[in-house]
Amino acid sequence: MNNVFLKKIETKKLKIGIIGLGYVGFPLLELIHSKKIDVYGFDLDKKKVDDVVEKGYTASTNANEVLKNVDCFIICVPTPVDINHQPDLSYAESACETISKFLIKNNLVVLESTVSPGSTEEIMMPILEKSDLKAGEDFYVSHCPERIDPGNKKWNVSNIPRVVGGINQISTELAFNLYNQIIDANVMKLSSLKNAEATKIVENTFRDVNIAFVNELAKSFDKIGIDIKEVIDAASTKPFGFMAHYPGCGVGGHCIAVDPYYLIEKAEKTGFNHRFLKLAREINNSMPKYTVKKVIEGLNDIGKSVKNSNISILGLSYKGGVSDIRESPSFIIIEELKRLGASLKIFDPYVLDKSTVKNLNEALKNSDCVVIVTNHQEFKKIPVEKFKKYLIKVVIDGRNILNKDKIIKSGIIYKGIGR
Ligand code: SAJ
Repeated sequence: MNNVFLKKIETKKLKIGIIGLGYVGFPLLELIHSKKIDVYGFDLDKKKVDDVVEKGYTASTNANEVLKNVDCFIICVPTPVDINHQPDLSYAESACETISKFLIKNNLVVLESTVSPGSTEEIMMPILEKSDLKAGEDFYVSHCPERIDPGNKKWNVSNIPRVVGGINQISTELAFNLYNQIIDANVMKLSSLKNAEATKIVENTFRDVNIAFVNELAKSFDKIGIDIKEVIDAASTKPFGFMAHYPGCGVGGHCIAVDPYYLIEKAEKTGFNHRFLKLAREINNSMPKYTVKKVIEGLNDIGKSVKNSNISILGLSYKGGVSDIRESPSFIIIEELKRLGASLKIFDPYVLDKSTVKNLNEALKNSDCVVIVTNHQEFKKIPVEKFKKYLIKVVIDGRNILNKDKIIKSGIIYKGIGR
């Protein structure tokens, strides 16, 4: 395939513009730069741009400075859902509006942001064609879903395998060749762009339904008196046909808690009702209130009510080791406990600006009850002696990360999620 764009890839004469410099776009920009390919960053957020520039890369909030004459645009902007769980593509649409002003013949546009199947062709492309260029003929469009796992020490943008799908054969080929130049992992070509969009949604919906499975088990095992953590660990000894997921006080983050709604909404438009996916979301969304129920029961066991109790909330971010609070269950738990009249001390070492105390000891002082919401390493290591020292009477382990038996033996009420 004799193609201007392909030649530029092969001779490393390519100029790439990254739109969106968050936890997806910035690592990608760094990786492309490390491959000695010309790369420019664009973001509307001046702080993000300043951070990138400070690290020695070229970025700007002014598209004219960085997106003129690039050969390839890679869109890495957020695609959240709104309060009604409806997909919000405004950032991606705005990125396409910007790109349409700079698009020239033979350009490639790649969307990495997660969208529901069909969105790139139905929503993004018409905006890109405001450039009076025809998608698939004058310029090329592909989807290469991002797979960044924030905080993961092993898997990163350079070694995570990827999939690509274009609106036509040449678009797929160009994106395939591009990512083969950029990443040090396998790139799989798909037969359509829609299949590439669906791949990412399936990956994360798979995770959501499996978490819902163990969350429902946790509720059932609480009644039967089975320790779900031990049972899942035991089931994990089976070397095939089982994949461990763990119950908890809720499913947060902008991937697992969000992506299923994309598929639910898209399917609804075709008249299909994803009852199973909706049920999984319902179960996962019920876990913060289930955790509050545990707090009520734990305090009742020592003759207290939530009202006027002093409760320590440990964790605000949606998962351990990150500072991201999006869709975090902690805020639902906090709101509910406040509504019930508790006085709260809130501590998250990764989110100090939203913590009401600045360290763990402060958080535990004069508390009746401790609620573990985030599985930060620091909380996993809390010795029972510390709970005893601060006269904690009830521990609600929202992530099942503490040593249940040791806590119970010390005379403290312990309630986990399914244990
Ligand atoms: N969670 C559970 N039980 C589990 C796993 C997670 O309750 O067994 C909760 C977490 O506490 C958190 C939420 O679900 O609140 C999401 O956790 P996550 O580990 O899935 O982390 P994310 O949201 O950062 O998911 C990312 C995803 N990566 C991408 O979308 C590119 C996901 O596909 C990965 O599988 C996941 O990281 C991962 O494996 O760590």
